[in-house]
Amino acid sequence: MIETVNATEKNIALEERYGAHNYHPLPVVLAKGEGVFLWDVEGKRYYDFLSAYSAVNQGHCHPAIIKAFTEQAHTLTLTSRAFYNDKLGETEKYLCEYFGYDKVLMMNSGAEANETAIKLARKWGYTKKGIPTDRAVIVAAERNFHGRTLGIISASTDPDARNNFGPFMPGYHIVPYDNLQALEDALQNPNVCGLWLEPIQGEAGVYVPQEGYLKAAQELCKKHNVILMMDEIQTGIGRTGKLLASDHEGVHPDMLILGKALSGGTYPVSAVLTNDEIMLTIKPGEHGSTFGGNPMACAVAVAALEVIKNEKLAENADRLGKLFRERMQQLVNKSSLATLVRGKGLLNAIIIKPTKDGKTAWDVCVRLKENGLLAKPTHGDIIRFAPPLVITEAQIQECCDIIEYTIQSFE
Ligand code: IF1
Repeated sequence: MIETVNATEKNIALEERYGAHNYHPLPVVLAKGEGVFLWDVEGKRYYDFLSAYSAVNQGHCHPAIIKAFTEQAHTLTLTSRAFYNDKLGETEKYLCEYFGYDKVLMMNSGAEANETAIKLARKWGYTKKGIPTDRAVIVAAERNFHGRTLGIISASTDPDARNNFGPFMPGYHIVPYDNLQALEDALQNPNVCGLWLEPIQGEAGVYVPQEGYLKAAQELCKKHNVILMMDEIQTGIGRTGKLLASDHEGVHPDMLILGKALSGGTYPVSAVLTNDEIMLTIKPGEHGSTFGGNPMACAVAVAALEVIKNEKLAENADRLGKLFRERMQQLVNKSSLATLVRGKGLLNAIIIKPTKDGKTAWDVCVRLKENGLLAKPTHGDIIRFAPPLVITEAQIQECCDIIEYTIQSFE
């Protein structure tokens, strides 16, 4: 009898056979997305509680962004920066005014934006701060996540991100996150050009630092003439209930690093925004990228940010995030499995203690999937919950019900 496999098994088998095994996805094969919903190849509908790691803040296939995408796709997609085009200048103006900076350098992936930030900080360190050649140091935090390139993982403290990828790039000083004394000590070094932080550590498990940490970090940077480089690739663009997570403390970073939802999940778009003094240290021919700032990226970036503003998605994230954490705290209070909830806006996480029979956060996510909600564990015991910011109150209540009865089914 010929074994008939369904579409899910067929697609998984194809990836197993022909694709790199650099991920361990949840066993679901998605085929359609709209707003907060995803459908798999069997036609089953799910609530998306990952939002492609916060790249789909505006909801899947947002009509206004798709409209901008398709119109530009029929017009002009790429010129390279060897020539000017009619989209980049107006988009650079839009981005600088939207976030309050002198200039922007557009790239593609978040990692490329962080690599650009490192180069800008170093270039400024040598040409403006007077750091001796090749002695520049960037201070980064333990448990950081800024991307997967060698320049970035050279600052990582995660063995999985580093093992057998050496040798690494020198010029980093790693300090404990959320520890101001460690920062004060590290920034004494006159060769430090930048302090590189996530305002909330996403991959590490949604670590929200103590109130005032970011503000104090900014003060220390001013005191020691160091660039505050803020990676808002995952926390920015409305995700934590403000336009930027830095806004919760009124911190305006010297350098802002964006990606992911900058395109609403339709196209790789990233950017570094900073002041003239820092940005103009890079001269023509000293940095670039084939696709950086291309007309497609420009069209979707403006549309994606218009959606955040016009639909008040940061405000929605703030209000519904509070509701979500209240509901989850009630669950934690009576659960032996869910031990803690933390987060800001609609970037939240629950810590799951393995059950007596060894069930882990992964098993909870598999059962959440069966119950129609997609989320992914990180670092074994943490489940991140990050739906698109277009979610409604009724939908978040329904999803809290799903999370509640799923976790209680393991008790
Ligand atoms: C993977 C993590 C999240 C990021 C921050 C830069 C980047 C990311 C704060 C790089 C990217 C993604 C990468 C993806 C999974 C996901 C992730 F688990 F890896 F760490 F979200 F937490 N700064 N995060 O979160 O941006 O180059 O990917 O565009 O690599 O597995 P990118």
